[in-house]
Amino acid sequence: MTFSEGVYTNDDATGALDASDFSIDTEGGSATVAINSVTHVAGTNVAEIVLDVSGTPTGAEVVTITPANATAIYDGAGNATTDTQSVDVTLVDKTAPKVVVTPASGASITDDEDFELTIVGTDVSELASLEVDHSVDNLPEFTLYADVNNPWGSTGAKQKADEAGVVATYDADAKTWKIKFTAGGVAHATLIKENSVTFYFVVKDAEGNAFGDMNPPTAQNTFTYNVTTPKSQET
Ligand SMILES: [Ca+2]
Ligand SMILES: [Ca+2]
Repeated sequence: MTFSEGVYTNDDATGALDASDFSIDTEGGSATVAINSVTHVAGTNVAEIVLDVSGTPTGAEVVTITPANATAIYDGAGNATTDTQSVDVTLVDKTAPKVVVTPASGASITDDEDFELTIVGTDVSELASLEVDHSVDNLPEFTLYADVNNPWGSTGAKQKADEAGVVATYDADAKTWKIKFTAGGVAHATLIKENSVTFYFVVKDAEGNAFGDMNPPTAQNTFTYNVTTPKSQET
């Protein structure tokens, strides 16, 4: 914290600031913050305040540091700083995105209908990427990005997806990707040759925090769908 002039803990121009000269308040998020230590040389205008963070920040935490009261911090002439001046610090997001995938595991991929996956992230930060792995041979695995104009990340990747009949979109406001395997397309035709198809998703936020893991995947980020063939079921 920087002051406009040299400061002291006492009104007689003596003493370095210490933790008792400050108060701290945290709004938002889930982590809590306390002052660990204050380093200051009496009469200088910069105090280094080290904070202890408890819990995992979501990035929504705004930490406000103020003089403890109106008789805490003084200049060389014995004037106290007001306790209405403050410094705000926002904590860095260390929390993985929450992710909901629709349809849920156990739903069907039908041979004559588009198959669409919707992946919704919830996070204080912007999202960055969606990695998609799966159990199907002869179908490329891919990564989508939080880019409304082209989630495929390159024109080459989008062109290959177009050729395979796979359409991806990203909605930045809703933090939502949609991936559609178009019925009759090459990718959809590959899916419906299987008895079931398992997808694995890893979603990263802009700070690099990840929902899910590929090495190895867990039940949390694994989604399995059954391939059904309506014509044969009807007979
Ligand atoms: Ca003081
Ligand atoms: Ca996050």
